[in-house]
Amino acid sequence: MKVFIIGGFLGSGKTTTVLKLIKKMAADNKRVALIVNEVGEVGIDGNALEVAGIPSKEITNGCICCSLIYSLKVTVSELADIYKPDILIMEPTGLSFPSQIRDELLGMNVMMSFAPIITLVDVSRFTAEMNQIPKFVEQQLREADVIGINKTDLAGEEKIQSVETFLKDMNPDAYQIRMSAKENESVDKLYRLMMTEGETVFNPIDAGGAEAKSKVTERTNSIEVSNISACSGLYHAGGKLSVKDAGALLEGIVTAAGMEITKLNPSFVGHIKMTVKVEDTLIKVSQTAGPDDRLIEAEYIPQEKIENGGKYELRFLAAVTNVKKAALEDIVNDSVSVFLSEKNLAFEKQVLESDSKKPILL
Ligand SMILES: Nc1nc2c(ncn2[C@@H]2O[C@H](COP(=O)(O)OP(=O)(O)O)[C@@H](O)[C@H]2O)c(=O)[nH]1
Ligand SMILES: [Mg+2]
Repeated sequence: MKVFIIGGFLGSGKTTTVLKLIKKMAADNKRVALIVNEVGEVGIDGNALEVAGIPSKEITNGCICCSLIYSLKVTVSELADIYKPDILIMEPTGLSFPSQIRDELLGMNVMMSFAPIITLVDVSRFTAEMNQIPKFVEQQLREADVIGINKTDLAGEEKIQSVETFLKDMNPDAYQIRMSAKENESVDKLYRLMMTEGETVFNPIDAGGAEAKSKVTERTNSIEVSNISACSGLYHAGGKLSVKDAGALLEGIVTAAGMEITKLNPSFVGHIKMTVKVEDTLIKVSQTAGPDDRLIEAEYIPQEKIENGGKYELRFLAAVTNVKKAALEDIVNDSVSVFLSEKNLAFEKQVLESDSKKPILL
């Protein structure tokens, strides 16, 4: 079993890349399994990834490189035993340090090898991230084998080169690859790079083998280092909603929440995401935030048709820098209520057991 770990900060393009990689692997007749980790109690990206129709497990409410390492090990063992995949892909949260995950897995009694660890960077927002959370970004990138300089379609040549030079200085050993996760050619290039063994630019590590060496310089709780608050939630709504209306609704909520968060921290970086499934479409609206432009994007992902019967599940995750968790929760709850009431949708927030017992973070 070969393990692919696709790391990178919130909104850097991990899920987009994973979806494309899975399609490539399926076309290559590989048996693939997937583990998605979300920082909130409510999973979001697992839903988007269901479309690929491969066995996937979602580990929520924390980070698999810190508090959830035990859950991760159990999940890896189960998937390896039951499904025996050729490839296991992991998408950790944007707040994790992927090398710490590899370190922990190396000690397990499961035969596996590792593709080089890839850490994605949103090149258009890198400077903003460095300004807000320099220590976190540095630790995440210092341990990468391959740095995917992503979203090159959103930045000019000069900007891309300056980020490349900066990162070369920070992590001279990492192999850098320019990409745009939305384009197939980029993901093809990445896939070839990760499947190639014996490349001189990096050394895939054999689990438990003599050459297994740690890149982790300092074991830390990544969430504490990140200075990010996160909150997630699940709303049950009832009424009449078309795919188009649902897209507009989610965009409204995400935009409003982003504007309120800006009032508390004008320079925040992070991610606000919402999903809802209507008929045969999963609608995912993300706001990937940088201080200069807050890009909001709606994706319409085809899925197996379900009979909603006028009942919908809206999921959200907000994770941003330097805003108190309680304030963030209020903002998201208020934005959701205002927009759902406006549309005359009855709704109820599901109280998750973990809400009362363990706070997600910070
Ligand atoms: N323009 C552009 N947008 C991208 C690219 N990769 C991802 N995105 C968008 O960035 C947002 C966050 O992507 P996602 O894959 O969910 O990031 P994750 O949080 O790292 O899993 C989504 O709106 C994506 O469509 C890219 O290469 N170019
Ligand atoms: Mg994701």
